[in-house]
Amino acid sequence: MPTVDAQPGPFTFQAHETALVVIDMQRDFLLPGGFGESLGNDVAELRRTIAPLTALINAWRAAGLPIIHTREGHLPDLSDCPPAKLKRGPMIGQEGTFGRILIRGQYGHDIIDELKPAEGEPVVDKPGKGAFYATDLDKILDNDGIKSLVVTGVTTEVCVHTTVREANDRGYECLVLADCVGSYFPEFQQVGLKMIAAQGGIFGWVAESPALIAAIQE
Ligand code: TIU
Repeated sequence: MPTVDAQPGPFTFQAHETALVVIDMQRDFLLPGGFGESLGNDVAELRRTIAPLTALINAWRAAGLPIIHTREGHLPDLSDCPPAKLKRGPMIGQEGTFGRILIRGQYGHDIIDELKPAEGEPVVDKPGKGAFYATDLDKILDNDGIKSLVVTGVTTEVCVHTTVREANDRGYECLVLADCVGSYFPEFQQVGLKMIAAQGGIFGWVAESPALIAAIQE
């Protein structure tokens, strides 16, 4: 079985039972001039994930392993957006540089060109931060016999963390790739990764993508 050098210890997995999950690599979060940047964030902190993720996705596809993409966003009438979320995110649904912010079907809501999903790869639209809440993700994984997840994307302490916690509670073993997850806040990136592997891997494992790519190519 492939094994990756990771924190807090080696991560061993069955390749055909492992899905790569790419969280919310959307234009609204990553493009200069977009929503994320308009909130005062430095998108470079997220954009450094694009090159390693591209290499990982290419290797994962070449190995014939499953990839699932997610997008955070809402219906045009915002009927799936809790008023409490809207209250603290009043820009949701407003017109931004790339269309209505975090609204399904808008240019900014979609995944960046560099990481465009391939034909047949599921794209899970989620109204919340976690990829399991109010989505079909658990069913998709169960139908595919998936037991482990490689979790990547943005942002480390928000949608990645929430998804890893949801997955861990559902019994999936999660490997988070430090170079393929990004936060607008360097200190959250650092501590967010530490929290996953702490206490003997309380939520999962943390490794670097080259080690995983080498493991699936062996
Ligand atoms: N995808 C995701 O993490 N959504 C967020 O709102 N992240 C923030 O860091 N704000």
